[in-house]
This record gives sequence, structure tokens and C-alpha cells, in this order.
Amino acid sequence: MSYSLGLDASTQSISAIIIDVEVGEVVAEGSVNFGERLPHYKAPSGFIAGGEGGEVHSDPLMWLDALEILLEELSGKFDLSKVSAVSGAGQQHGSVYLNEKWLAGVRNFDSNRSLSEQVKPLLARKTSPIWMDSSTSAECREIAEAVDGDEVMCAKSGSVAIERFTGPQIRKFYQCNPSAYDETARIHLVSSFLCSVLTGRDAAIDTGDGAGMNLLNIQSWEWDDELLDATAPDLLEKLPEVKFGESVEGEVSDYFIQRYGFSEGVEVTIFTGDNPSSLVGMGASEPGKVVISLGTSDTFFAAMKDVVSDPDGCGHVFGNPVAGSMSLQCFANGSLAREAVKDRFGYGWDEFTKAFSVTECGNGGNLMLPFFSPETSPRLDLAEPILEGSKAFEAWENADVAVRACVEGQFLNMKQRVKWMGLSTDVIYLTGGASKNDAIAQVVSNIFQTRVERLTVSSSVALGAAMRAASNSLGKVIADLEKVFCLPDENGKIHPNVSESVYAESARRINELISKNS
Ligand code: XUL
Repeated sequence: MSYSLGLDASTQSISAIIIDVEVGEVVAEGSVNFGERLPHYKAPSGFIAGGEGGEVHSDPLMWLDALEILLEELSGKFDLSKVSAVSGAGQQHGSVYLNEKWLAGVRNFDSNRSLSEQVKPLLARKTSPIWMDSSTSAECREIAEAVDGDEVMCAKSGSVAIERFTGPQIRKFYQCNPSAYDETARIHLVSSFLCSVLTGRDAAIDTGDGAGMNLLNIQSWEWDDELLDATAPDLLEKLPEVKFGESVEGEVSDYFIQRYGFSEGVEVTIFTGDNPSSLVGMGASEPGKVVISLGTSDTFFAAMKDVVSDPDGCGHVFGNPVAGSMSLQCFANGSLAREAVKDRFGYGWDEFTKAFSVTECGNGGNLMLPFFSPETSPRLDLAEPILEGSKAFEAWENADVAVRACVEGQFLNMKQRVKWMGLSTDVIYLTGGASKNDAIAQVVSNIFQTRVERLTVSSSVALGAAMRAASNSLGKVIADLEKVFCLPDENGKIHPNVSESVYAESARRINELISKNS
């Protein structure tokens, strides 16, 4: 019997899955929602609301408290001493700033005290900017100018300088608070921070998550001197090493052995970003499959043969934690936008879903650009959606039409934005919270004119982590694990039920709406 544990530290919750890699079964799962379980952090959706100028931060101590609750609860369901491999993934781009006491502190956590209590004095910055932060436009411009423009930036780092990426965030910290920047000895990503805590040693950043920083060279997969210099002084010494996804970073530390009953000598594979991890958990780490993940942000991603880049500068190239690289497009207005429309009409999810059965595909021409906050693909700084259609629709008087318009608008936009990847696909794998909703899956299938499948396991980020750990530490082959764990749910297949022409006009109009508002 071999059990592998995968962790997923996402925006709104931290989750875990334990798989039995011999029998091919999920044996335990758990999740802790930050807002629900740790309300005193005042982050109902996992981030601190009300930041100025597009700032969105989160509290790294909240992540640690949630990790402890998760492991406590998981150890009640499953004997953690049986786990023999671990890995994890974190929301991408978010950064944790640690002072010079970190390197010694991380090695010596006392199992009689909480992690949050012990990490608190090691922080050089109380809060962590996360991927929802859009406050660094000036820094993006400065970095891009310093390296001779967007094209160079994109060729080197796989993306133009992007507000939520870690490099521009670091530059802003350095410029706004140079003394705290000076006191920062180490800057970790969410993924490498949690891997460090788990192993009790300063862990490396993997090429999957590292490529989301605007600092890593995607040809050499090493920190790029020119990008580092353009970002902030002495940055190289503040960053951990970069390693590929197959690296084993250490063993589960004494803290977790004593508190949660892990065995000694359990290897921990380097953590990665949530999207690269989901690529593995969806069984899509080889080119040929496309994944759409519906979460706080919606993402569209695929393993890549050739490295191409997005001429509009909204798409990204990241390392693939199994081998090679992957493309990704992130849509910031994901589930929070769907939720905002639902809440606006006082609907529950059932009523939201029913709205699709009383409205028609194409929505009678009623169209929405459903951006309630700055959007990343395309880059549009909106605080309210734009509606175009009947008078009643535009006045937000028709709930059902608005619900359909929100979801259709999201996927009409997605289809246009991912064209640069040049992918031809006959199946889309849908994952993330909202993927279980058949009405939403049907809209995806109709707009992309492609079969949609869901997997029997919904937590693909955590599953991907558990599979990577099993591959690196337990001698398993990813392709074999995929055959057992990444099975499509036979009842969950959705086929297009309208012709392409139904959305042709809406596709043209959504682009027009975007151009008008850019
Ligand atoms: C990807 C991105 C988000 C985060 C949070 O670039 O910003 O998908 O990883 O899930």
C-alpha cells in the first residue's frame, strides 16, 4: 500500500487529497474555507477587501492556520503515518516576504506552538499581494521599458509585464517601502512558502510557478539577470533557487510528524502553481488536451509542443511540472462574477441554473461583458459589467437573461482570447467548482463547439500534486496514474446542441464591445 498526499492552497480555501496509488482510489479528502473557518482574518473570500488602487492582499498566517485545521481534520479521517509521499500547489503569483530570521526559523518550528505564531516574527511584510492585485501598472511599464519593451519581456519571461505577476509586485514593494525591502531576506511564492514550512527548509521555486513572476527566463529556466535588474536591486539573493518539477525538496519535518502523526522520511516533491498542478491532475500534461478550470479566476490551459506567445500580451507560457511548457490564459472575473450576478437578483445556485432552461442559446442578442473588477484577458479596467441588448436587460430587470448573458459573455470572450494558442481540440476537460454545473458546461460546449468532459475527481489541483509526488517518490509513471485517476465521468459528457452559427454574431459583437471600452 502506498499513499500519496496532495495539497491545494487556493484563493478561498486549502484542500487535500490522499490517493492509494496501488489500488487507484481516493482514500481521503478535506478542505478548509478561509472565510468560513477563520472569520477573524476578515477575508470572507480569502483576501483582504478594500485595498487601494487595485491592491489585493491576503494574510499568510491565515494560510498556515488553515493548513493546521486541514491536517488536524484529515488526521481524524485517515492515519497520516501511512502517507509516503507529499506535494502541493498554491495560487500563482502571490508572494511572501521573510526577514533574515527566516532561514534559521523555518528549520526549528516547535510542535507545541502554532505555525502562525512562529512565522509571524519571520515576516518582513505582514501581508502578501496575490494574483487579484492590479495595482502595479506603473511598475510594469518601468520594467518593460528597462528591457526594451513588451516583445523582449515576452520572449524572455513568457509574458509581457503583468500587474499580478510577482516581479512588478516586488518592484512596487521596493519603491513604496525600500527599508522593508532591504530587510527582506527571502521572497517566496505561496507554493514555495508552504513547501518550506512543510519540509522545515528553505524550498526552491519550480519552473511552473516561477514563470508567473516575470523574472524567470523560459529558454534557460533560470533567473534572468536583466529582468532581475529591471525589477529591484539585489533581488537574486532574495530569491530561492529554481528547480524543475521532478525535484524532491526534502522530507516532512518534525513539526508535522509530532503534531499530525506523519512518519519519518516522507519525501516532499517541490510544490508548483495551482494551474500547472491541475494540468497534471486533469491528465493533460502531454500536448493534445485542453483544460478549462472554473474557479475564483477562470483559466484555459494546455501542454505545449512549441513555445508561441500571445500577440495581445494577455496569455502566458509557464513550465509544465512534468516536462516542457504549457500555455495559460487567466480570466480574473470567474466565479466571483457569476456569484455577483446571482446575488444581484437574490438567486440561489438552483435558480441560477434554472435560468438556462428558460432562456435560449444566443440569449436573443442580449450580451454582457461580465467584468465586475479589472479583467486580465483582455486587460480592461471595469468596475461594472457592460450590457448591450433590450432596455429591460440593460436596466438589470431580467434576472434569467442576465444570468445567461454573464456565462455566455465569459466563454465568448474566452474563445476569442485563446486563439493565439493555435490549438485544435476535440475535447475540453472542465474542472473547478462550477464545472459540475451542467448548464454552464453546455454553454462551454456550444460556444467552443466541442465535446466537454468532466473527471470523476473534481479536485484536480490537489490530485495533480498527489500524482506528482507518487511519480517522484514512489516510482509511479504519470501516464499510468492518469489511466486510473483521471477518468472522465461517463455521465458527465456534454455535446454541442446548437450549431456554430448561433453564436457567430455574438462573437463578433463581444469583440466590438471590448474595442469600444478599451
Ligand atoms: C493564473 C492566475 C490564477 C491564480 C489563482 O495566472 O492568476 O489562476 O493561479 O488561481
